[in-house]
Amino acid sequence: MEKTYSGFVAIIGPTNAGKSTLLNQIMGRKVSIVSHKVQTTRTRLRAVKMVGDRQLIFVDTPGVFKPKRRLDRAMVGAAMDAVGDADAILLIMDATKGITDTIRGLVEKIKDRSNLFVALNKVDAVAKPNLLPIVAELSGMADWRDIFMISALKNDGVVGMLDALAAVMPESPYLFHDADAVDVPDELYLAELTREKVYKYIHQELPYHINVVTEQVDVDADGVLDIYQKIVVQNDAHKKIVIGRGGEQLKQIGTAARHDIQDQWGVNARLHLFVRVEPDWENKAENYTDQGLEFKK
Ligand SMILES: Nc1nc2c(ncn2[C@@H]2O[C@H](COP(=O)(O)OP(=O)(O)OP(=O)(O)O)[C@@H](O)[C@H]2O)c(=O)[nH]1
Ligand SMILES: [Mg+2]
Repeated sequence: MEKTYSGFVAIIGPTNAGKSTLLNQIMGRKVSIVSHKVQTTRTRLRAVKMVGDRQLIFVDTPGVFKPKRRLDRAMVGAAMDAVGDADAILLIMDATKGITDTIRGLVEKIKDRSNLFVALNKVDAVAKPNLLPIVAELSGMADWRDIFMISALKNDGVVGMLDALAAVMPESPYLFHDADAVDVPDELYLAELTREKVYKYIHQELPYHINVVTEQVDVDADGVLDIYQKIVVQNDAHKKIVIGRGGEQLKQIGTAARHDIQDQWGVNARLHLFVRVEPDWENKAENYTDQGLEFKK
């Protein structure tokens, strides 16, 4: 029998470093939402990529930051759990920010593990000479198998990095049967696409305080999807912002999300968005399990 290789690669790093952008680039399509705001990814998301005959199961994680609230703790917890199961750890850092305290803290946590990789991302936005001191300092911090310089956005250096990761995958039967699968439930993925648009169009701080839930999906006789979602906010002021004057804001979010859903899935859809005030949503267990997070007391 031919040997097969399959294993997990945990993508970890500070929030906004470009982890989800990288995963989308690797998969060649959007599997994880991206925004210019921090703390975009909330849940752990796995995506399967074949590199030749080697199977890599990438785990995108919420960015690591100093957890202040319950949702924060659940997100950072999900990221660190992913590290525990991984065959390789890929630390993504933002080259424009250099080596921050968050990076130092993370390296401290993982440095005794084997198959450690670090990627300096966003090198498209940094002058080359500025990268050298970062690489020099990183080299002394842990026993990296490789230090990559990449641009996830421009797909620069990503292919070479995949080969290096594939080379350390353990011998194992394929752990996933679908070569190109993503294990996120449809309802959650649909909700994520809408949350992404809220992050895109609303510029106040409140996006972090919202939640999107897909409540129902129906298919009519013509195959058109009717998708019902609620956008959960903490108070009336937030609700006003999300809806906007004359409903314009909500309409903009809904239209963009609907287009995205149609593009991603190749379907026709109607998206019905409702804004609900639930002051306490961050303290309710079901809002965590829905997003694949553990509710920590
Ligand atoms: N210039 C540049 N920008 C990038 C690159 N990769 C990601 N970005 C931008 O960085 C921002 C954050 O990207 P994300 O992929 O959402 O970052 P993340 O690490 O997943 O963030 P969290 O989910 O919050 O932890 C977005 O505005 C991206 O477009 C890159 O290679 N170059
Ligand atoms: Mg992310």
